[in-house]
Amino acid sequence: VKSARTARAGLTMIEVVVASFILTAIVGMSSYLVWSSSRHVSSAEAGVQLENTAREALNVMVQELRQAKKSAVSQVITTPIRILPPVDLHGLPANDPKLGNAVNPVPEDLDFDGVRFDLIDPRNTFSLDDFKNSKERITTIQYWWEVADDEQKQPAYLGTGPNGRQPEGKDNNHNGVVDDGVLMKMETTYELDRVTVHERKFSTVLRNVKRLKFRVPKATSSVDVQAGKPGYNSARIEISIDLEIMDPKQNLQTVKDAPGKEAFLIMRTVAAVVDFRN
Ligand SMILES: [Ca+2]
Ligand SMILES: [Ca+2]
Repeated sequence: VKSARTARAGLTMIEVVVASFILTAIVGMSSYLVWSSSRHVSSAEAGVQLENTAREALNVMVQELRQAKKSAVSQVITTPIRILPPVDLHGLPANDPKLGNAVNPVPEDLDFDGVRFDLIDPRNTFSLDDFKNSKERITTIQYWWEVADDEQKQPAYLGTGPNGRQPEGKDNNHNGVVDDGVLMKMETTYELDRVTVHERKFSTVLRNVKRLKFRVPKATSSVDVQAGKPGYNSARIEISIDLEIMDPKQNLQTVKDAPGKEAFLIMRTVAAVVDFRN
């Protein structure tokens, strides 16, 4: 009688414990799978987002450079740039060192991190008379790289780089990336005399920029071409932007700026080659 009653009761205490243990294990494993895959996705998404943002900025730069003539493109030595207030940036002439030192013609086969070029201003009416008399308005565009303001060598603004900022191999802002920088842009429009500044604008185009590189390749000689090398006439400019962020999946607050420290980084490079208008 007793054994029949036990059978009707269905589950013993041990069976219940085992069943709930198995259930807990299954739920635990499946939640871990969902959790880890979502972390993986967020890491991949961060990389895609980093690259997309950079590509947008690069595309604008490419479109502008496509309209520029090679003779109107200069390398910019960026170290003397000082565009922080209280300087009257709008009163400064184009050749003031506080806006960078332009080197024209641009040196070939040299890597540089600042560029300046002239474009025809969109305010022009494109009348034939204006064109004949060289009265078209021009816009000067300049791009350069500088260290992020919270990433510079201390004491601040006393270094050797643009705006007194200097990279020094340390992660000063504790975002996991050593000497992260920004891509800066200056746009100057002039009056008809091409000297008086109509408007001058500064903007930060892109963050998380580790390196910005421009290069105008030297023309290949006929000997090179005969040797099977591609025939470049040098009327082109190569642009590449290196980006770096800390992998959000890892969530580490240490970086490789000291022995024994490490960080997991997401790195991307976007690049383009632009043929100048002739
Ligand atoms: Ca940093
Ligand atoms: Ca630094």
